[in-house]
Formats: sequence, structure tokens, C-alpha cells
Amino acid sequence: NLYLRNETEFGNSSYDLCPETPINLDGHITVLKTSPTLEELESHITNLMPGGRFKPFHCKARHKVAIVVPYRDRKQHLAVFLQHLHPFLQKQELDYGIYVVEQIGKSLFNRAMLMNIGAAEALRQYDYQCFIFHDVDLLPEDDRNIYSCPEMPRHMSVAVDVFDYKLPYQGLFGGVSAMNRSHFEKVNGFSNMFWGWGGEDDDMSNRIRYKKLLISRYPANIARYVMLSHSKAKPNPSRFRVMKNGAKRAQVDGLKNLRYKRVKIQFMKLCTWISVDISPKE
Ligand code: BGN
Repeated sequence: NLYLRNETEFGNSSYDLCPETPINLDGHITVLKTSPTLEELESHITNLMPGGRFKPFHCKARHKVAIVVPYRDRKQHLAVFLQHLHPFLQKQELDYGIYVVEQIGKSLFNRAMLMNIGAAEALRQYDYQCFIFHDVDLLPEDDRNIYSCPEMPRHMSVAVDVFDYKLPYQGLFGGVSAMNRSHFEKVNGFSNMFWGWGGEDDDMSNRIRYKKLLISRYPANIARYVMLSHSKAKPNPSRFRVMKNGAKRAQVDGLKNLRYKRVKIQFMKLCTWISVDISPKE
């Protein structure tokens, strides 16, 4: 029998694992950069469980995946993103949920801390084994780019249109990246200390290296993305300073000292929306 059965979990009604490679993939797919509003979109995508959760109907998914999206003030991008991602992930037969982590308040944006929070909050909801950390402005162009977590952390956004579909540098781990739960815990998650643009992904790339893990990638013809346009954020001038002593800092700065105020959690139709209040420590 090609497919494994799991009789214990499903009683007598035996239930096949989904095929290792989903059979209905298209390869290159159309990317729409426009969408109806989030509210309108909610009436178009109707096959989700509350909180933007989904499981394939005909087979048992191989991967339990939380998509974690750090967010502030990009409602139109979010609608385009959700419109694209739901059908994409469903074709890949994943057991998934989309977690939007919104930073409220006036502090500089802390992308990495929001991703730590998203992972922690997702685990309070479900037994996820895989995290995909996903910028809201990146849309995958090829559905063979499977959103699972392999043997090693995987950098997903290899070839982005605005970078001429070329990887800017070897150590890059920004944009879209995948880590399984045990690796993410092993490296103590992301740093919580990067306020403003830049460096937090390079710091994670270093954490991966300190723990003797390697960054894996799909080939550039598959790991292709379109980026939605927006005004550039101001780079954080402290990022070079924070990146120093990374190895020592990584032991405390991350999941282990993560503190935040969850202001609200909403189980919306297309995503779980978590609003958090975070601010730099004095
Ligand atoms: C790099 C940034 C990354 C960003 C990529 C791609 C820094 C730290 C310098 C030591 N790194 O330059 O955070 O993802 O560009 O835009 O700024």
C-alpha cells in the first residue's frame, strides 16, 4: 500500500495520507495584485473554518502549518495576500491556519518580535509543527513552492521580481521563510531587539548557523515571488550594533524572554487576527 493508514486516530474509517506531492498543482500561477476589500473577500472564500483554518477534505494532511504574518496598516495588501494564499495553500493539501499579528501603538515596527508572538499564539490554538514567516507584500508565483518545513530551515523567497529574480546574497533569510517547531525552539526564535527596518532576518540566519543548521532553498525557477509596491521603511540605524554579540544574546533574547500584551484575538473568516501592544524595554 502506497499510502499509510492511521486507524487509531480515525477509528474504523481508514483515511489515507495525502500524496507526498499534491496531484493538482499547476506550476506557474497567475498573480493578481488587486482584490476586493477584506470584507467583500470574506463572502467569496467560504470553505474555511473560523480563524482562517483549513484541512484537506479527501486525505489526511502531511503538514500542520501556521502562516505567520507580521502586520501594521496594510489592509489592501492583506486582502490581496489572503485572496492569493488561500487557494494556493489548499491546492497544496496542507492543514493550515493564517495568523496576522498586528502591532498597535506608536513604537517602531518590530517584525521579528511579531513573528515570535505569532508562533507562540498559533501554538495556543493548535499543534502546529511548521511555521512559515511571511511578509504580507510577497505573493508566490509557482505552486510547486510547497509551504512545508523540510529537514532544515528553508528560505522561500529566493527569486523576487523587484530583485530581478535573483537572490541578493547567500545568507538571506528574509521575506518568506520556513522553520519547523523544534528548530525554531532550538534557536530561541527571533531576536526581540530589532525596532525598525533591517537586520532581524540576518540575525536569525546567524542563529541558524550557531546551532549548526543549514538554510535550504527551492530552485530559483520555483521559489519566485511578486512584491506589492509600497513606500520604503526607514532603516534602523542601531541594527549593526544589535547584531553584535549575537551568539551570546541568542541564549536569552528570543522566545525565552518574550513578553507582550495581547490586546485582542479575533477568529475572522479568513485569518486569526491578533493585536498586540509591544514597546522597547528601557
Ligand atoms: C539587508 C538587510 C536585511 C534585508 C535585506 C533585503 C541589514 C543588516 C545589515 C548588517 N540587513 O541589507 O534585513 O532583509 O537587506 O532587503 O540591514
